[in-house]
Amino acid sequence: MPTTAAATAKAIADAGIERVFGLPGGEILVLIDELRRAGVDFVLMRHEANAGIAAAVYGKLRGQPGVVLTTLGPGAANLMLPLSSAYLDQEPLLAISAQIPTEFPDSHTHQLLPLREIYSPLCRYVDTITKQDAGDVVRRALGECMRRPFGPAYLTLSAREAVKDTAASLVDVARGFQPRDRGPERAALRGGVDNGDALQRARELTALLAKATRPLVLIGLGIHSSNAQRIRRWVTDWNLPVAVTPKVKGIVDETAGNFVGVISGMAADGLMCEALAASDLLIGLGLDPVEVDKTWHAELPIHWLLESANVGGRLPSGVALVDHGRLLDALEAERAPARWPAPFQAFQDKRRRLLDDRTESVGTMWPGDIIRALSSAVPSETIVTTDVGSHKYLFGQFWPSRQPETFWMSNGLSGMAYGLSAAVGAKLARPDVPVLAAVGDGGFSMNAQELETAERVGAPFVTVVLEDGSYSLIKLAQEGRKLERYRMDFGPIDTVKMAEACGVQGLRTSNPDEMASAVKAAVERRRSLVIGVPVNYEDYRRLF
Ligand SMILES: Cc1ncc(C[n+]2csc(CCOP(=O)(O)OP(=O)(O)O)c2C)c(N)n1
Repeated sequence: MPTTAAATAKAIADAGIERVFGLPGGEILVLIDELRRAGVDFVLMRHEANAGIAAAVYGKLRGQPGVVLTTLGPGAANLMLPLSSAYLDQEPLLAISAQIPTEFPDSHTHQLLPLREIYSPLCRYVDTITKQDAGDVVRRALGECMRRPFGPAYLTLSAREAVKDTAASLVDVARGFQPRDRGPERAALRGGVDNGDALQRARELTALLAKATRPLVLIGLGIHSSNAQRIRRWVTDWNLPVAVTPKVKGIVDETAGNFVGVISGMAADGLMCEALAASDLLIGLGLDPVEVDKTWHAELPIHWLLESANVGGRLPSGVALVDHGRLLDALEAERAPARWPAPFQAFQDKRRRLLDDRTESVGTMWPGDIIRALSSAVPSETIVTTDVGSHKYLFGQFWPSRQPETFWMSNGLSGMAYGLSAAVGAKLARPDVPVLAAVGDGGFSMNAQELETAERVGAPFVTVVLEDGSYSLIKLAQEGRKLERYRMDFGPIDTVKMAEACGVQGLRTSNPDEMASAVKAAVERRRSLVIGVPVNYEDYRRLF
């Protein structure tokens, strides 16, 4: 008879999950050991929140749930950020933590938190693993994470329950369950979509497009990356103007002539909002307003094409789901009903010129030069992660993404301390692809210690820290509201020394050519590198 911990580990291993991220406590030692025996690596990190973020990105890139494991009480409490992130950013994440055994006396309150109650509103499945049902509960939780929109599930396992014998044999526990992302078609079918409808919906859209002079396709978090080629063929063959939200950057080639820009609160958002208002047909292909910090999605008419509900199970009123794959196939069989000769050219030109509108700040690097130097130094398959702040607005709008799943930021939750942890998960999921993390000096100081994790687990990547000695995005907001300048600046922490303290080479430069050649060399040698780049926060004003 396997123990409950052994059955839990086996269910995770049988699901094809090769790594679990976390930070230990005595109460999960047995489960960590059973995971080891089952061939599942435990990626030891330095904060549970970072472990959860890394796990979710690792999982989503592998088309399966990420798994994060923590102790009870404080370790479990630190899961609020990654579970919130998985909920709002549609990332499949299973969190498992220890809990006080139910058989403990009522008087035992040490480290006792109402964890199930705390995480129930965020998670689509919350349960307790027991010796009776360990395998089934784990399988169910993993499956729920992969139901679209992807999201989190949460399980507890007490240290006492972990060592109890289950009723099942390990053979019974293993059912060959693979909670893999099988693509949108099946997801749509599971949601009860009438797929015969796709042809009809394609005809309706074609008729609308026939009358439109300034159509704009808005692609959002609800599309599936497996439809990238179909989407590219459609917008290219029909020469349709297209904009994306940051979470799906790279789904279309952002260097192509029909790319209008990135919508949803990045740099140049005023310009993007003007472009949206100038359109006479907005097509919301998988558009999830969870990424939008303004309300245009409710004020402008949008022709919604969704194949699953948006975050929180929400749907714009009256919208019926449609399978994107079938819809795009049906559109491909049609001819473009009209021609749209670059109706957004003026906006595109203005957007491009913003990066050239440089200031002559001394000793700092113009943000446009950071983008140009880095994008010239890394290949197009490079995965870029950002943290949250002014630098996210910069990279979100101007990083020229060319391939799907190559850009990762927290934009539903917009939580700081995402970028570096996401880079750890991304590099472990795609070891052959270069990874570049762009973070602010505020966010960097929240989790720079994970650089040591990255070195230890063999996940080298390049980190660029944009140094302005402040929480610059909030400082700009303070100034914008004409409030007194107050408490937005912090003292310097030496980025280079911080990197070196974690065993990583560091460099500080305000010269774009020096930065580009250092990044190129690090990528070629597959080495980690941290570059501190001084920036003038006032430069961002010209871009936002
Ligand atoms: C966890 C968390 N805390 C606070 C915020 C609010 N916030 C958004 S951006 C920002 C400033 C970030 O500063 P930094 O990392 O230095 O980046 P910069 O804006 O300077 O590029 C803050 C405090 C947040 N989004 N997430």
